[in-house]
Amino acid sequence: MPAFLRILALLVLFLPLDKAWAVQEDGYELWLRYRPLDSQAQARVRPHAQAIVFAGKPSLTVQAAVAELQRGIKGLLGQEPSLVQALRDGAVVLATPTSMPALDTLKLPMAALGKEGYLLRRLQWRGHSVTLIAANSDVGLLYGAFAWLRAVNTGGDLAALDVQSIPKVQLRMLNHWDNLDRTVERGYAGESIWDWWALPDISDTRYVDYARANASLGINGAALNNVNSKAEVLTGPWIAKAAALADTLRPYGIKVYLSVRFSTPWELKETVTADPLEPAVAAWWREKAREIYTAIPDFGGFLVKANSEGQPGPQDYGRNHADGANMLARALAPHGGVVLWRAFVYSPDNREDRAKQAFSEFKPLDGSFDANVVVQVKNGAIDFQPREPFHPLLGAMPKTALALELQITKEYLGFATHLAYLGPLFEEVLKTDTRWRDTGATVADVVDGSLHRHPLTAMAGVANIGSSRSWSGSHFDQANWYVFGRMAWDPRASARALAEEWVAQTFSTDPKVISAVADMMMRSREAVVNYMTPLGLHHLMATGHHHGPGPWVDDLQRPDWNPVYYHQADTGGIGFDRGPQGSNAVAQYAPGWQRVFSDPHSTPDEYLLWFHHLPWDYKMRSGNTLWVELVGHYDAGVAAASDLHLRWTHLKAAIDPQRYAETEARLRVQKREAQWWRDACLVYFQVVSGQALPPGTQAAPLSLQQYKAIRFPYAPGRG
Ligand code: BDP
Repeated sequence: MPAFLRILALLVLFLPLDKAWAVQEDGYELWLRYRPLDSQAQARVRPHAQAIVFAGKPSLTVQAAVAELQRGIKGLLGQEPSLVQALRDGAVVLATPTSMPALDTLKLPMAALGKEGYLLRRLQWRGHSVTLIAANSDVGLLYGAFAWLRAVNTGGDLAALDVQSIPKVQLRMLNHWDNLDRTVERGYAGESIWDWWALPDISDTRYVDYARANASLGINGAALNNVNSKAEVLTGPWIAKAAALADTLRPYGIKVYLSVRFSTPWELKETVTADPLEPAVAAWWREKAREIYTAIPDFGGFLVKANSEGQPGPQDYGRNHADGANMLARALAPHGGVVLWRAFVYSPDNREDRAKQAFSEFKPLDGSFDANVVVQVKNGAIDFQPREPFHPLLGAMPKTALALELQITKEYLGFATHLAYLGPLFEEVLKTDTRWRDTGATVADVVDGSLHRHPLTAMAGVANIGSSRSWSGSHFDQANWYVFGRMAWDPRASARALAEEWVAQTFSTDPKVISAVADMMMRSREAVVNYMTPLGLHHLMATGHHHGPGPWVDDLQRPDWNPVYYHQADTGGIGFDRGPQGSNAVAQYAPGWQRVFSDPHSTPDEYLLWFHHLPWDYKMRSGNTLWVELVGHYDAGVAAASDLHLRWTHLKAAIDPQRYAETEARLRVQKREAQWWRDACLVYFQVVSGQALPPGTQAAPLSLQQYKAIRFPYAPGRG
């Protein structure tokens, strides 16, 4: 057949398929797509979406809520509802006690909603049947509007609607690790979304869409720049840029924060030292705070990485973390700002097990931080690994406000290429009982302040957002932003339920598709753990960029930057002994966990090599030797990655072509890279242990030397 005829035949073949997808989906709209519902669903929703009622003069926040409802209803039902002032049947009514004092007559539990909560209820009001979105503040109405749209999108029963939702955590923050030159440290989604060069005069509509997406989840704070900060960010021109962003984000309930460098006044040559106890330094920060609040009246505060990985800090002057944090906190306190002081510290001069250092430095300071300081603790004691036991500081500082820091960007879980839904990782840590109380004291109880009755609570996620069209570098990575935000609102939310909710809004409302995609998501993180670092292994990644395996790396300047420091594999065995005979990191946990983690027989398999160095022939619960078990986990990881790809191909007809293809390509790479991780790690462990692969196990195609030679000098995300 001539070439042109073949092309024509192909076109005819694919035409009907393409036609089925009315809209070309590129992921830009995130979970706020508002595609037309099917006719049955439209018929169900229409009676509840006849008009939008708001009495009085709407603030920018209420305007945003109304605009979102209009956009949503128009998209879902095909017709834009009118905006009216008086009650009418089938209307969605937005009401605060101020905008509609008559709300009082309905005797609703308004006080329980607090400042940001909302209530959605279908009711009769003055003879009209309406859907009420009630809140004590305009931002509560905005959250309620998004919640109502989510209910519509996910097939909620609008006729029986009765929801009351209050955020459990006060500061629900994204931490952008965005540099001033627009690169993003550990960013895999293009450049920073902040076009610093063009700011403050030139804005970008993306900022508004960013704000909408965050508000839809309840995220109310954004630290704009990298924790490895620069002094310049506190100079006039940069404060003006931050102020412009604050103006855009404000209507959506989002405050801006800045990451600050502790030595800023000294580096700008405006003081002769940065010693926190030096009055001139404290005065400089007070004046700086005044300058910032003049430009940004609702500025959130400072995020600080001090005396960590080469960053300056109070210890440079013989002071401690509390001295440093409190000095900054006192500058912000008159304006209502807070200091988020990171506990991610480990020192080049300290030979103590790196996993112990944060606890050793911070625990003795419990009770010495000012009321507007939050100590921000990563979920685990090393560094955002695919799996870590919970950080021993969580629950161990009763007199200090603690924030949980999670990493949404997947530095250690395959960048934006691999599918790894982080809901199960977040849920795992939040659900863990710290055992600091007989009746149970989960990490969620620490984070929401209920365990130690802390008034100030916070949860932070290191953002995975960039200038890429899909925002997060891949479609599935949007789910990690989503699940972080929803869990910051409710740390007890279920990862599975949130996955389903996300799929319904992002890909399809077909229950079969929802459950198939959510199944993939729920398996994905464990797959990554298995093909990268099973059984409690950690920090096996290659140098610098952290993509790909590097268990052999032993040449970095600091011992605790080398993977060999963490796995300690040799002919005798593998694993880091953190038990009483080893570094005794177990002693940092509550007694209930100390007992469990001290003995390899009671340590859960998933943390085994985190806490113990064991011989290769150690007998596992399964009856296998440790070596056979380890190989089995690596193989299971590869099989699971392959299965993810296969499952996706079965969904081809159900997913729009562009997002299907973009995802399929990534899953194909993941399958290949899972194999690479498994092969490279097992080849290396074979060489150092002298163990042979169990019979029937596939040998790696390359030699250790060949795996070692694989390099990526230009991998993204190094900032
Ligand atoms: C590590 C990252 C590094 C960050 C550091 C941090 O590799 O880029 O600066 O965490 O959290 O995981 O400060």
